[in-house]
Amino acid sequence: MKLIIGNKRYSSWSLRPWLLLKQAGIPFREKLVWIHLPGTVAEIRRYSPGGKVPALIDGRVRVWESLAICEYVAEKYPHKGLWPKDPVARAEARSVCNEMHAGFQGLRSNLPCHFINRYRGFRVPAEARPDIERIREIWTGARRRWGKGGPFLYGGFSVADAMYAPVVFRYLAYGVKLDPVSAGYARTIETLPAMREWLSQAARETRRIAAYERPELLP
Ligand SMILES: N[C@@H](CCC(=O)N[C@@H](CS)C(=O)NCC(=O)O)C(=O)O
Repeated sequence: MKLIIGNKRYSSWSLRPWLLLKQAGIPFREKLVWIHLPGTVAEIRRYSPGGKVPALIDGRVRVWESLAICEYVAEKYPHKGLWPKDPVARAEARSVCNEMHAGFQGLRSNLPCHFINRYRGFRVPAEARPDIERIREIWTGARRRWGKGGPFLYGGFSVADAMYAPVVFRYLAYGVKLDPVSAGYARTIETLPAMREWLSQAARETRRIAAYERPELLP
């Protein structure tokens, strides 16, 4: 399988299937396409009709859209248990994944994803606060009801953790204060060996996209 991704410094959508594949120990090759350049869409469209990353190529199969890729991987490797076993937990996990995929615009537009920078003095704008509150409810609720069997939202690592992983780095970048349960969960994600691998590769990237950088907030 080949996963087409964008810049590791910024591309939250790319991280999701990448992390899922890594956590599941599924071998794959990756092809990085630099996003936000004049030729980016044409280059991505060589692999994915949607013109956006991520995309997955598996022989004759092409899958695009992060959540569809995660679903494809979970279906192809059922023994990896990438969705919770319990049907009630699984239904909830699917719902919160769709909430992430389709929503949280206030958070996404006001706190652009940055995997490396750690800002100081950022005030969370009002439009982002309901999203942050809803994510707190999702994380603490899942951990309380389903998290007994492991450190992740539904116990063992699932598609839900892959979908919410980039939120952890938005919070770290912008210094969003978290309740103890959410902070513990964020730490679990941040310290995953696969996450460390992504972060060290992101730190070595030299390309910068001005729209995603906030130099005035750097210490
Ligand atoms: N809904 C899509 C969103 C994908 C997306 O927006 N990808 C961005 C990068 S994070 C992209 O490909 N941008 C192309 C560009 O900026 O040139 C998904 O879930 O995969």
